[in-house]
Amino acid sequence: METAKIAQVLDDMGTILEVQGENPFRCRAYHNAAQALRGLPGDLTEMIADGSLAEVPGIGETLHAKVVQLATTGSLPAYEKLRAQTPPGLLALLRVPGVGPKKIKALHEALDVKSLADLRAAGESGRIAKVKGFGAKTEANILEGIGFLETTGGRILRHEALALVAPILEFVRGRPGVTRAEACGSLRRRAETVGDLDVLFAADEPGPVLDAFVKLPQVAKVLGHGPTKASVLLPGFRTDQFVQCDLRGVADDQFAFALHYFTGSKAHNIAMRKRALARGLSLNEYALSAAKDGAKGVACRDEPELFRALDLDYVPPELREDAGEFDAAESGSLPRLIEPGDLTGTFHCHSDWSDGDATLEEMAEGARAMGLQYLGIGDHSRSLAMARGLTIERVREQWARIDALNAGFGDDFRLFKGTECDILGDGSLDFPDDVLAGFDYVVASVHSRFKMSRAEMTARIIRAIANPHVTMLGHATGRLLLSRASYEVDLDAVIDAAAEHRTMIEINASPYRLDLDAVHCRRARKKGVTIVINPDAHSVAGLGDLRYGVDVARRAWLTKEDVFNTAPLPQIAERLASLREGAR
Ligand code: DGT
Ligand code: CA
Ligand code: CA
Ligand code: ZN
Repeated sequence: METAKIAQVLDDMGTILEVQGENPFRCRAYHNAAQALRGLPGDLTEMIADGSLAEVPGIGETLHAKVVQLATTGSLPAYEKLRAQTPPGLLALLRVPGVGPKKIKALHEALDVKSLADLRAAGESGRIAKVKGFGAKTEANILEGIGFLETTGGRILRHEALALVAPILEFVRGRPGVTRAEACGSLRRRAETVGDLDVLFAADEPGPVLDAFVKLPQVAKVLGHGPTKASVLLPGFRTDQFVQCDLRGVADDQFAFALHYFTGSKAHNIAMRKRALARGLSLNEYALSAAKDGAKGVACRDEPELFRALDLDYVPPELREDAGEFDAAESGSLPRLIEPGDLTGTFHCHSDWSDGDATLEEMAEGARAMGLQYLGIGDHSRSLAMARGLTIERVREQWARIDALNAGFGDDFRLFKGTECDILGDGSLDFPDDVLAGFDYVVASVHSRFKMSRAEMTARIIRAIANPHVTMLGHATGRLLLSRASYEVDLDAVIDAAAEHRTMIEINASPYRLDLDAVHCRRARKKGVTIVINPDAHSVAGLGDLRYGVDVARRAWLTKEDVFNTAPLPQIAERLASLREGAR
């Protein structure tokens, strides 16, 4: 079991014990051990093997044994037992603001509250107020907390977060006395989705900026407003959805530290702080100061100076997940991350021949206007009637049309003939081999029968990957962010098959998909799979989504060289032709 999962198990155990009324010191021990695991200086398996885990402060003898058991067997009977004693909805109550384990215990005992629905019903019927130690005010707070959770509990997509934060940044930067301002948090790390917005600014006097901020017309509710920080709700993108935005002001000489701290991730911050301590320094959101008397703090004007003070190269925000960035930054081996300008063209775009909005000419023109040298048209295949999939007849007509357009383009631009070919239920493709052989490239995607077993789905996709006509796998998991989970599939097996058959895997750059995700993308690249960034554009504007695919690639540590569509047109044409040749 992974270290992070083990830490979560220990946290859950501590919480369940609290709800059960166990001695607080015993409960605390679980949370402390979880925290210690998250900040482990080395690899857990190695530390178990060489005995050094036993020396880690915060993990006592009994918990040490539990950690070893979880790490080696992946399960723990004591945990299973605790879970079995706990109603499934009970831990979810912890997400209600103002409700902790003690309150849960009391309400569970007095009113048999087992879930959010129970909690709400108890509150609405006035029963919470009558429980000893609660009262009408607490009841009202709990009800408000439930409402809050329901409307703000949802995360938002990256492009939505960018749209919300842009006017706020502009506003803050324009305030008198503000020297700098940045969006931090998961947004700055280019995460796929964002829980809340964290905005930081530097000014000698933050007060007036915060006062003006809470009065912005888009602010739906002020959650808090102090001398250095204000929290508000902004209207989100779904019915009754609100997004929290925290604005913090610091002095300009604190900005680098605060920017780093509020950018996170939390795991990265913990490792960074530990690194500072190892150098006799103490790092927090305001300063890098001396941990001991007699030592000297370090002033840092910006983040690169902060990293340098800890003997590290500058770590870009998208790599700050405590996933190897410290070793790489220490040894000068951080990747030079791909940038949007590195893309020379793209594949997997739809035109009005299937379910796109724009004509082939318009798509080509849009791509050229973005400075791209080529565009791959990948309209849907015949089975996907809903998306006006092309029949073989129509495919041949489209080829002729593309040939005609290419004849008019000169050497500096080209449309490639492609298809987003359905992977049928049995893993065969929606066009026969002789038709597939006529395309410049083939994207193979799953669009139907999502409910297969994991084994069936894995075999289905691998069969498509193994087809020599398939150039790249489209949206590998079928997920729609925040609305549809991935189908069941063994992605590691899919990645291995792609490596074996030299089939590329796309990063589908649509901000609703971002599929493959960064973690698997990084893994795929390590296994030698070539990655291609495709916008799955259904309009000219959709081509702009490429930037979100680049964000994923950066979080996956990819350089320009790791991504297929960064080579100049002549090389791309050559690569595609030789792949075609190999398939015949
Ligand atoms: P989100 O909002 O869920 O998409 O994710 P973040 O990463 O933006 O998280 P958020 O908004 O809770 O906090 C922003 C940053 O502040 C986070 O990335 C790291 C830092 N931070 C927050 N809480 C803690 C903490 O307890 N310890 C440490 N070391 N850092 C924290
Ligand atoms: Ca955040
Ligand atoms: Ca926050
Ligand atoms: Zn598709």
